[in-house]
Amino acid sequence: MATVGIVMGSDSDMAVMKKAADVLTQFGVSFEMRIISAHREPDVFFEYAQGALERGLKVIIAGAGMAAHLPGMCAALFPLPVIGVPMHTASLGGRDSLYSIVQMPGGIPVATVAIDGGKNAGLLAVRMLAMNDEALLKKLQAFIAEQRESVIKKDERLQEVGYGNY
Ligand code: RP5
Repeated sequence: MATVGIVMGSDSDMAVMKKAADVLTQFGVSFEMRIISAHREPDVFFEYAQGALERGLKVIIAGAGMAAHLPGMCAALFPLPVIGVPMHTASLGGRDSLYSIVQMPGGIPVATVAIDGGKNAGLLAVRMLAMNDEALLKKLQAFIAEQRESVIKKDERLQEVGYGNY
C-alpha cells in the first residue's frame, strides 16, 4: 500500500515530479504516481482524490502548471497534508502556477514549495512522515548531516585551489 500519492496534471510535469519520486525512493517511502488532469478529466480526478484516504495515503504531492487547480482540489477532497508543486511556464515564468497553488482560501491549506520544487516536495513529505516514524527520522538526520558535510568539503576545496581553479 502506498503512503504518498504523487499526482501531476500532465506528463509535461514529469521531469519535476520525478525529483519527488527519487527522494521518496531514496528514503524507502512507498508511493503511487499518477497523471490526472483536474480540468480535462474531472471525473477521474474526483475518484482519485476522494478515494485517496481509503487507499491509505498519508500525504499527496500534487504538481501542476498554469491555472494550477490540481493541488487545491486535492486538498478540498483529501483531509491529510497536500504539498503543491508549481510548474515553471513559458508564458508567465511559473508565477501563474505559483499564485494558483499558494493563494488558497482559508480553511483549505496547501503547503506550496518553490516553482519546479519537486525535490523539496519529496523531502517535505518525508519530514511529515518522520514525525511518527523513528527509523525515517534517523535517515533524515543522516541526510541532513551528509548535506552539511558536502558543503564543508566544497568550501575546503575552494580555500585550497582558489576560485580561479575551482
Ligand atoms: C496543467 O497544464 C499541467 O499540470 C501542465 O503543467 C500544464 C500544461 O499541460 P500540457 O498542455 O503540457 O498537457 O494542467
